[in-house]
Amino acid sequence: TEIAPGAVHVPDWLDPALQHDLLTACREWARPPAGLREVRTPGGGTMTARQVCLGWHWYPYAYSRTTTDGDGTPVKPFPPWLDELGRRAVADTLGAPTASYDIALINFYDADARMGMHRDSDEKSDAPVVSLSLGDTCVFRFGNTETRTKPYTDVELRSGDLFVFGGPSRLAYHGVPRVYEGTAPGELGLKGRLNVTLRVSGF
Ligand code: MD5
Ligand code: FE
Repeated sequence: TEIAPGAVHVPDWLDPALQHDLLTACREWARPPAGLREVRTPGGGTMTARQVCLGWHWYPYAYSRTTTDGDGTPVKPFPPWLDELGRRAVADTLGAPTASYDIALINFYDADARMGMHRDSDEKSDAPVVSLSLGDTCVFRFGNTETRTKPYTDVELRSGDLFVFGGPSRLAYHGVPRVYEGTAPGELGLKGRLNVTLRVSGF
């Protein structure tokens, strides 16, 4: 379904076997060093979604390719199979991708976690962002490019869903106002929600 120009939602794009494999990989990436961690915002707050970065760091609140971040941890490698998955996602939705996916941001939401309305403008490439959801269902709020407020469209994202943000939607405001506890498919064995975003750094 095209939610807006360049913004395409594909329910159930990841089959159960691929969801399971992606979750296994996330559990591996979540381990220290540079594993799942809390991110502090410029205003001095702490994000309620915890994060893992692949191929870059987002700490202290600025992306960097350097081999260590503010707490001295190494950058985790971005595996080639994630590039292939990202390119397949774009090919299935918007058409032929141009660049290779080289960085990822993985967000873990427990039942109380949220993500406020923001834009993703740290990448230097305008290639589409590929979003893959695992576990609990959430409300994803897709907004506009001008303001953090209305008009916006609320979409439920479930385990296995793909969302691709390209073209004019690449710089739209968006957020996650709500996670529905206990809605993950039982056979997945995940308590909470994971979102894997694949990106082209342009660096
Ligand atoms: C999430 N993550 O569900 C979302 C999915 C993030 C983030 O927002 O920054 O880690 S990615 C949603 C996204 C990316 C790029 C553009 C747009 C949405 N958009 O135009 O709506 O954890
Ligand atoms: Fe974002």
